[in-house]
Amino acid sequence: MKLILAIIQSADEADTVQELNAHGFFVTKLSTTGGFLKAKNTTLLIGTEDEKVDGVIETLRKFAGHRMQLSPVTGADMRIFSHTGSNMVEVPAGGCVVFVLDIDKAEKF
Ligand code: 2BA
Repeated sequence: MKLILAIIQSADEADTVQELNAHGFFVTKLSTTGGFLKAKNTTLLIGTEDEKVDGVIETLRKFAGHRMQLSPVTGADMRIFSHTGSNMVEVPAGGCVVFVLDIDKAEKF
């Protein structure tokens, strides 16, 4: 048995948890804050069997990992990006820090 601790961007929480639940994983969400930047983030606790850990990490990578995503350009930024002919621009998103812990015993009462 393992406990996966995953610190993700709060914006990625809904899709990530929905996907994990859809695949039968139990998830606890904690509202957390980064100690360095003091920005809100979300920590997921996922208890699962050893052989399922890689699947969880793949889901975390897909739904919460670093990636580029399209975002609408607004306000003053529109002047900068007007030459592209699009009101959408690619911006960095996501980011996930994962710890996998050995669990000696897990019970539910
Ligand atoms: P990341 O390394 O991607 O970490 C993102 C968040 O994940 C962190 O938020 C923290 O909440 C958690 N985290 C990361 N590594 C951890 C660990 N070993 N133990 C416990 N929690 C951990 P922040 O602390 O606000 O950090 C935001 C970003 O600032 C970090 O991104 C990293 O790029 C940078 N950073 C953090 N601490 C730093 C330090 N002491 N010196 C230089 N850069 C730092």
